[in-house]
Amino acid sequence: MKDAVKFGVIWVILSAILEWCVYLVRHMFYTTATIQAVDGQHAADFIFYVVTPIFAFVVLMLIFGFTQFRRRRNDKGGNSPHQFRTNRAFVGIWIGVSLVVNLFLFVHPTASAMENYWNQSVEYQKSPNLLVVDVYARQWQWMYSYPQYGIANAVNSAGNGELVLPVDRPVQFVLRSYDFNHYYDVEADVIHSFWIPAFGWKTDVIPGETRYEYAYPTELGSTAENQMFRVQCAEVCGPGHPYMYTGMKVVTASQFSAWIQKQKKLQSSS
Ligand SMILES: [Cu+2]
Repeated sequence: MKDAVKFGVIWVILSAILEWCVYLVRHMFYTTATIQAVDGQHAADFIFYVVTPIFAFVVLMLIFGFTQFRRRRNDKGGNSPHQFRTNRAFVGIWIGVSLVVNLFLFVHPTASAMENYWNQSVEYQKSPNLLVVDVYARQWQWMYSYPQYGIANAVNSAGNGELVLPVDRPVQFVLRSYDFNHYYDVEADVIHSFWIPAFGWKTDVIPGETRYEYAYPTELGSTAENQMFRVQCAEVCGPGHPYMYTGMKVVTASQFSAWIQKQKKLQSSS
């Protein structure tokens, strides 16, 4: 009983210290530039807070076993505590708590966040302000078209594909894997994955399928300043896979319309 109380006290203190550490470092490794990314961040935070005491419990059990119940230097045997193969109450509680924690995390934040994301995408589709970007993936290139502005294959000054988005405006990405250079079947490409780290999601892009992804950028940024702002293929798609990325920018509304005008000029001159 004394051991159990001692264990309980150390567990509570250790859990509190670790929770504090999680609180301190939880936002150090991510850039969250959209509403969706922030929601994902909150889901990850919540799971970390719930699992931290469980992690502390398991690690402490190990340490406690090694240090408290080891054989002492002058122990000739015969002094060991009562040995038992199993503790049915403990096993029962352990399985019960595990089930409850897992089911709970499935409902919240997993299912609740997905429902939230779904509701956001329905709301964005109704918005007259929705920006549509057609994204084509092929081995090994990303291409961006803006059908609402009559811009096909937007490029930067170096002639490379570039994604430019206005801040505070919902975006619908229409994702296709498609090879316009393939002479008998343009759908003969492979699976890619559209990933913008700062946007908090990624989606597989499948030949023959059209998929949709939604974002609401809330922060300005560019690849030049922060590598979390980039489009990166996240599905191994051949030898060019690691290089299948493009730069991107989230800019103000006026910068965006200036960029659109520049792209229109480029299109008419080519
Ligand atoms: Cu790829």
